[in-house]
Amino acid sequence: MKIQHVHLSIIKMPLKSPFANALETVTERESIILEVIDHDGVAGYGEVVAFSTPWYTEETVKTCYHLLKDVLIPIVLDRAIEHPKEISERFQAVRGNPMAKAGIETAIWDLYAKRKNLPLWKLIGGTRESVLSGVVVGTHDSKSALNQIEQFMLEGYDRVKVKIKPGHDYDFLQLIRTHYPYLSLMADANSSYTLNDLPLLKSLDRFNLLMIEQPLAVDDIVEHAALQKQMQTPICLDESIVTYHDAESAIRLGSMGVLNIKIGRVGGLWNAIQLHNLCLKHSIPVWCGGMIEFGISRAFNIALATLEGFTIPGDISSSNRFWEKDIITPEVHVRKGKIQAPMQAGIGFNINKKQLIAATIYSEKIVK
Ligand code: OSB
Ligand code: MG
Repeated sequence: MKIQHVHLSIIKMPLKSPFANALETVTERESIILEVIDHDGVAGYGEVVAFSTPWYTEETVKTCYHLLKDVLIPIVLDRAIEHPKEISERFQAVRGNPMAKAGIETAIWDLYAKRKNLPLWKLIGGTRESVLSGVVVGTHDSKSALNQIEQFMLEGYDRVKVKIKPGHDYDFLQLIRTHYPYLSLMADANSSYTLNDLPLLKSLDRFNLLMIEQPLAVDDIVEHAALQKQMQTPICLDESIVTYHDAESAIRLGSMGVLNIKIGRVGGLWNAIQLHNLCLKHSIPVWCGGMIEFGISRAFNIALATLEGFTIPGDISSSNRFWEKDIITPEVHVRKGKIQAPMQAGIGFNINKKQLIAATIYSEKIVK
């Protein structure tokens, strides 16, 4: 296939309610939506999951826009593509910028699967017809957190993640455990602790958490290994694992019992699949992370999570977790802790053009 042109659209939408974590409170979401069109007029869609500011990782909507327009799209338009896996190979010539890379690479996967007339999840060898889903509480206020958990359980979620940070950890988790002793519960610290907090972190073992996510520094694997030796609760890495090499090192050192895989953080679907394969080989369970994303990215997460190694429910919630109206149709819907994998070709969801246009604040067509 030969890509003829790419449409970049910057979209912006308010969240239904603010989403707070150790680093930032997100109230509205900007993203870049990509539409790639090939020589036969077939379209594929991708979504960039970087935020407006670099609070989670270094990339932003603006750095991704620049990389896509001036560096990555020219590489894609340069010559024909036999298989989407070639894209991550071509992109090895460009350092870093995984979220920008993932945006265009995923769009090409959608296009390729549509050309093959196969649902993307089947094309990549997915074995689950429904994926395990979970939801994240987006508040540090104890009372609203309990209300959110109650509401999520009514909506059919059965795995909940909460955000913790120093001063908002032990008592918060104890309160939740008092109300929900058997809830499948995990905590994400977004790198807000250091090894000086060892006594506190060890004390969290008594809450029977599924795992604790990224307790220590964003770029650390050494101290996480030291911490894991002292804690029963499995440590899950998120921010620390960007490349395949990062994961190999973390496995060698024993820094993680679990890996959170985000397609954007690791530079695309092909890289995400390779990380999954590596973890499967080493018996490290994986789950699919979330980025407060719109439906296109959510659809890729569903496809990824159909792979065999995704044995833990991911942060893949319903479209209505964050949005009044998503940009895909039908919207993503969780039932009894699961999401049905779609049967349509490609990502398996249609673009809600009306909603996409309504959310667009800037768009541009990139040709060779
Ligand atoms: O650390 O996993 C994270 C959201 C934005 C950026 C980073 C993270 C998150 C989440 C929730 O925890 C994601 C979601 O439900 O979409
Ligand atoms: Mg995280």
